[in-house]
Amino acid sequence: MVALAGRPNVGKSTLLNALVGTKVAAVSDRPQTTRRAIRGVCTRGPHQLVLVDLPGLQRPRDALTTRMAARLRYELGQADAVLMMLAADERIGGGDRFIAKALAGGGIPVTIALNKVDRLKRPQIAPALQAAADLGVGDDIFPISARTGAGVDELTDHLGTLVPEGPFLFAVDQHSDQSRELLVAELIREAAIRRTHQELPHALEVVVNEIEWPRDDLVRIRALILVETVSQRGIVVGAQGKMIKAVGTAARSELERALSAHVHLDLSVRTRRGWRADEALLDRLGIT
Ligand SMILES: Nc1nc2c(ncn2[C@@H]2O[C@H](COP(=O)(O)OP(=O)(O)OP(=O)(O)O)[C@@H](O)[C@H]2O)c(=O)[nH]1
Ligand SMILES: [Mg+2]
Repeated sequence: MVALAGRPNVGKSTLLNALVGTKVAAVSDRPQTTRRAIRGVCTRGPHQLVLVDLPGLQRPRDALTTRMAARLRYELGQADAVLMMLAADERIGGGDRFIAKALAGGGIPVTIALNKVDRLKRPQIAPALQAAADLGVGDDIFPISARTGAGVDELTDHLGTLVPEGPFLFAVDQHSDQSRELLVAELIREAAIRRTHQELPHALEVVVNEIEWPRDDLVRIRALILVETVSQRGIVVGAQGKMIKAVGTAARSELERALSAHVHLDLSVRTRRGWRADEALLDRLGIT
């Protein structure tokens, strides 16, 4: 079990998807995209890495973020190794140092991945690696690009040497521990937050109400997009329903790829004030 730690937006979920070989976690350029600890499975020859994608560390503000922070602590305690990710195109800051400090005392081996090196020019890489080393945590540092795949094989081989010997925890063809409902919700949420702006990502959730297979190659999905205010609802629906249509089209093509079937997607948008404080709903969303 390898936990992925790091500030929001450094590319943890992107790396998870790359290692698993299929999309299991939502990715976006908005910070705090990840809400649940999703386990992605990467089985290669004699090694099986179970990568735990974690929310970027943040200060808890409500029931949602309190659960996310508690999950982060729990998962770090369970892991055999931690991969701390940094973004090479950003300065190392207080957030990174805070995480590094928390990991340093944990007694779990820490490896650093300096991600997004595709955004650097060659002469910039050595100083960025030095800055990562100066964090004082992590025995090894790997420059990688989760987007292009550069350096990812070397990193995976290294992580394979850190995990204990034992039976595989997952079947070799299993990609993640998510239920189908949660995977579907994650893919719809990604499509929605990628197309909406500013604060909306934090206020938006997806609840899958129904998944039905009338035939082997056809699936009907009914899902609700939750937002907190009437004006947010207006943004997600868009003028003449254009936005929700675009979200539906994008989500449908991701879902068809993931489920290998035609998808009929019935999406509606509902205002539900204060859903982030609704403990029962958070349970149902798998944010535990
Ligand atoms: N250029 C470049 N962009 C990347 C790379 N890896 C990730 N990104 C982009 O960085 C943004 C954030 O990626 P995520 O994978 O969602 O980041 P995260 O660390 O999971 O973020 P949270 O879930 O919010 O904590 C997305 O726009 C990605 O496409 C990379 O290697 N190179
Ligand atoms: Mg993420």
